[in-house]
Amino acid sequence: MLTMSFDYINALLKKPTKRTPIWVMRQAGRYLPEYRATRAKAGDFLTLCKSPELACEVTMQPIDRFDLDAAILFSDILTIPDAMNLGLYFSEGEGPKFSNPIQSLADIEKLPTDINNELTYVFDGVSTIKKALNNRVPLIGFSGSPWTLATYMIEGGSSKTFANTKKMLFNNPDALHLLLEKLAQSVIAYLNQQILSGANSVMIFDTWGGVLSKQNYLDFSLNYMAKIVKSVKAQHPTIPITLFSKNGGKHLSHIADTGCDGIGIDWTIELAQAQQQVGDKVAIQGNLDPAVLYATPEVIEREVKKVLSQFKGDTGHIFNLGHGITPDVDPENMKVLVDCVHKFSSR
Ligand code: 1CP
Repeated sequence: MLTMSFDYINALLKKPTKRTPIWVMRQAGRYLPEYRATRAKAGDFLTLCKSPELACEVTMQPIDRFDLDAAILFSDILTIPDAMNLGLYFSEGEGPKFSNPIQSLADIEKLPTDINNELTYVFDGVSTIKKALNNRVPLIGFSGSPWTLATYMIEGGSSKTFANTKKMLFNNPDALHLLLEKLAQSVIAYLNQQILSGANSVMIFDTWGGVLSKQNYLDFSLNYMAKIVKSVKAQHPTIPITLFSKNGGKHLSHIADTGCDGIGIDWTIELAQAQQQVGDKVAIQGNLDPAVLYATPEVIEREVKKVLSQFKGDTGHIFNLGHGITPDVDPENMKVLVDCVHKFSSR
């Protein structure tokens, strides 16, 4: 339980805030020299994720450097398929890969769902970070959405076309639904345990929800996120939940109907339009184009003011980028961003 009042949590619950809170997706990452040093010390990315002490160290790095309003657990969405025995590895410069991708209904039927025992390093990471934070800022836990996890599991890694996943969607929808249902059950147990370990809010990353048609988005992505929201809320009614479907700007009213507290949006829709779709049902997180951080401090200031002015009302906005910060950003520009958001939203 939080004993202090935090702008990040208050904004999600649409309570008054001193200023617009900000955190940044991938705030602990390769743009920070201290992250690169810890990652080198760990040897590789997965070892970093699987060491609670090192995961804590990199989670704290952006908190120590910038005036951020929340920390996010350092981990990855692919911990779940890894725990399901798909053989996750990261090949340098190529991103994530699985040595045993899903190829058939039989592969799906044999997937274990009761996997929290394989994920204790994540829960230990959460409790280690909580101690290190000592209530400075709240801690966000997270998971991938079932749909987004399924794309990596079926494609065997990143994809541009999602050909194999869509083949299954159109040719064998029952198999895909079974996979999504199993993932939803695992995600529910995973998020509940992150909360029991100390996470103050949780977020679901649906990075690839936006590649689906409307009806398929509702049936194969949102439907399963809605189940997760319902189940996690039943266990932990006071913990705010944020859903982020990249490129999901056309579906916001449906997302708001899941009972989530916050919706993440990318920069392809304006905050005011997003608010029109959801009314005051939910808070909105977003939505500066990450590429603005390549610009000069003057341009960053101008673009921050634009985003702040598009949001109508005094609370219910959590500032963020529309997607993760990129590895080649100058950390000084991140400082400009965080300080501008606070300065120009001070009430
Ligand atoms: O080389 C490195 O050091 C690894 C780069 C990296 C980092 C820093 C990866 C590999 N994952 C992460 C951390 C990470 N991933 C966090 C940490 C918390 C934070 O500071 O925000 C989070 C929340 C994620 C979530 C994640 N992983 C998503 C969803 C959000 C998003 O960015 O869209 C996805 C799709 C992944 C898969 C993944 N892991 C790593 C990479 C490079 C990718 C994307 C591959 C692709 O584009 O398909």
